[in-house]
Amino acid sequence: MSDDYRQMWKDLGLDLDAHDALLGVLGQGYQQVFLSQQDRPEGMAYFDFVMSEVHGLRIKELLDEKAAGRKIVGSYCVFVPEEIVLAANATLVGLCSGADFATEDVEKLLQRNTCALIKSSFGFKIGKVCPYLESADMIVGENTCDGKKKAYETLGTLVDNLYVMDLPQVKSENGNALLKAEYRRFKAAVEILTGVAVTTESLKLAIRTVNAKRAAIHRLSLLRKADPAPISGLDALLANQVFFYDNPARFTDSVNKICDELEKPIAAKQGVFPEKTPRILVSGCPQAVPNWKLPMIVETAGAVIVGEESCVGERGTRNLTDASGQTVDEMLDAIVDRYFKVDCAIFTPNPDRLAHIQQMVTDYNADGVIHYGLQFCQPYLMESIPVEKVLEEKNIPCLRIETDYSMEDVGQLTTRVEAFVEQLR
Ligand code: BJ8
Repeated sequence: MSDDYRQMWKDLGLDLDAHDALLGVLGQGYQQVFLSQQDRPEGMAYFDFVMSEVHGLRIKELLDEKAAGRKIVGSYCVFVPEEIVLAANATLVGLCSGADFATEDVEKLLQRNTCALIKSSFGFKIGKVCPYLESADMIVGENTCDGKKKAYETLGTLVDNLYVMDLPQVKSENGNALLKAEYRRFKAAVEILTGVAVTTESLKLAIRTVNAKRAAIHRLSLLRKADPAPISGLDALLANQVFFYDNPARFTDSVNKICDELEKPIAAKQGVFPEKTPRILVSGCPQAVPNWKLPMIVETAGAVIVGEESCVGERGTRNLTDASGQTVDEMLDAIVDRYFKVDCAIFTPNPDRLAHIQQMVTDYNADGVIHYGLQFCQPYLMESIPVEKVLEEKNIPCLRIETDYSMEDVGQLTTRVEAFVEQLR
């Protein structure tokens, strides 16, 4: 990354030394995990470039947008509707992070047994190493799991632009009404932030833009049905992660280009892993950049990941929004309908997720499921038990993993994953 960005980072208030250290580790990890893979699709060069510039060029683009009068909205959850943000002339960026940072300081604010995802987000704020967070004009928190809910109360003391969205926990009429009311309240808040009213035209265009981005990633997912697998799980996860940072139209084009490229090897029965390689579906907590630990272990153990039942994956991107509404109100209702289907484990009961996991096993010809739970994440760890049970009933092997962002358990995880992969052969 160019040194020209140092002044930009300084102006954003980053701690340059700490940020240098973070980028050093990120670059090294990327080299080891991604660039060492064989026969990657040529189209992945785009994602390599995005990652090499993730704190550089993309931040500069966002700051240029701000200079031109656009606002930046940061989010920690796939329930924050990008359609509304875009329609009000703002850009949405993901703020979740996948690496431990400033943990000692974080544990002065949050109890130790908080999940790594929440701690990491705090660490990036306290350690002053996240240019996305520092560029955001509005930071949206959401009342999902208890950890996040309570953590946002504390985050509100660290930032002056936190907006908290209430979210239902039950898929009931009342729950639907709450989401409707909250999305309208959010629309009003974003309109105040940008000074731009959402119109029928702008909302329709925004829905189409986000639909196109989701459709492209669906297309990539469907290509992963092929055996031999045309793309590694690591590379597919990376595309799903970049979904949260990149310019939407450019992202859509780049993913579609990879899909075009993959059609040839699929037709020729060529892939990045040999045919009959054990195929794994990963299900559970989101894996934010640079959390590549589990897929690295799985694919080094001789299996291939063929799908992610995760918010950084199919849970977050499936289902398009109906863009046929004739008024802002009709389209807002369509947006609510689309998001209300997201089957996060914070919902109770949550039978849709169990059904979706089984559906994905069938759709992607998976031989087994690894349930990925972050330590101290009650919703997903609790739900991993019914997930395992329902899969066992269908004779689908399932391995439940509970981990964090540290590398301390890599040896132990590798042993368990290798044994699981052997069982699938
Ligand atoms: S819609 S999954 S992005 S809330 S890992 S912080 S659940 S204790 S991230 Fe999520 Fe929205 Fe749901 Fe998706 Fe809590 Fe668990 Fe931590 Fe988590």
